[in-house]
Amino acid sequence: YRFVDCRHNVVAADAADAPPIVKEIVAGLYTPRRLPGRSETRYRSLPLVLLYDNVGLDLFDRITYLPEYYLANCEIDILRTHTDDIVAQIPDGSDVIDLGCGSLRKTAILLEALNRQRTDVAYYAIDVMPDPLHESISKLVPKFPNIAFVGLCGMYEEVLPRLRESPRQKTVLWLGSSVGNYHTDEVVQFLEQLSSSVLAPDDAILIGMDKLKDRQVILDAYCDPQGLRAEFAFNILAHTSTVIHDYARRLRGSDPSTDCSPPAVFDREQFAYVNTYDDEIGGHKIFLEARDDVSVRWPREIADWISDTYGDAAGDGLVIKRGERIFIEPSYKFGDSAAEVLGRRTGLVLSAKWTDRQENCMLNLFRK
Ligand code: AVI
Repeated sequence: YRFVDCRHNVVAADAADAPPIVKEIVAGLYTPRRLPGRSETRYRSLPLVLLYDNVGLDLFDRITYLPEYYLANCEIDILRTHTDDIVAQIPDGSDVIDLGCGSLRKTAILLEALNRQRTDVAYYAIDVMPDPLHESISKLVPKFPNIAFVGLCGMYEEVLPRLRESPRQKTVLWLGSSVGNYHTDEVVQFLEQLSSSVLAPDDAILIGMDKLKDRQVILDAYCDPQGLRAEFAFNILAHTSTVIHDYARRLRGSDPSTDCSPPAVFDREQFAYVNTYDDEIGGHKIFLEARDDVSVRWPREIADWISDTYGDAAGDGLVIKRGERIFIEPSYKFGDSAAEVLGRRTGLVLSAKWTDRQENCMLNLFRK
């Protein structure tokens, strides 16, 4: 199979030219912002994408097997029950593009049917980390010879330009209610960009949405007795540290294999996992709460730049006060008319919808 690493590994000359993800980390921590909803409280935050490194992808995959995490099972139920109807929407000679494909457990249901019913389908698996992506694809390649597999590694904005290269009809998959991890305004903006830069008329996008339901069911989905969910959230601290230190090391020009390990930017023991559900906005939220005053330890290579930019005396003076919460992840839930609203706002046409037997989740097919 073909594999393209689309990640932009920017090598900057100095700290002020830091890669966007480093700037986003620092800005999110120094500039608390209001979250959607009525509350005036402002929160520091970390970029959501940092939940997913090799460890985070593995933890998320394990979460999808937990009984309380109904989202995965319900979507699998929809895909199994309506496989033929869904596959009927994907003609021979077309491309299937999977945004955030993960372990491919769910998509494998569609690929199995496509492999039986079609002779020429190209499948583009997109995710952020190369090793898990290789692993997911290589398990399926021998099973589905009628499908041409392509791995595209990178964030959405890094991989989308690649997708313009194929002139074939396209079906984009955005499964798992990943759409819920963004505010509707961001979703609309992303879909408009996808539609204008990648899709041609009649191309499709299949979007998985978790429905509004009893708040306790939702809270339980994000808090398991084994603590896997907490582990998943804490991992963002470790990944953030890695990203910051990789960058500092590049600025120093030092070799990672001989470099002694620097102190982590955060100490995860100093945080507690907190999950809440906000009925007013229909959204679940994950936070990490400081158990004590937490001093954030920036490596000295970027401390000066931070102090210049954020007026922080030594660049290492950021303290997160005891009880303060860092915002990690929103998971919005959707009402029955959400797909129609999304269609109206993006100009995409809602052409089919399916739900699972318990009516917990829905899959909505839009066409350009
Ligand atoms: C990927 N995404 C839809 C998951 C969710 O439910 O928001 C990520 C997740 N967060 C905690 N557990 C799983």
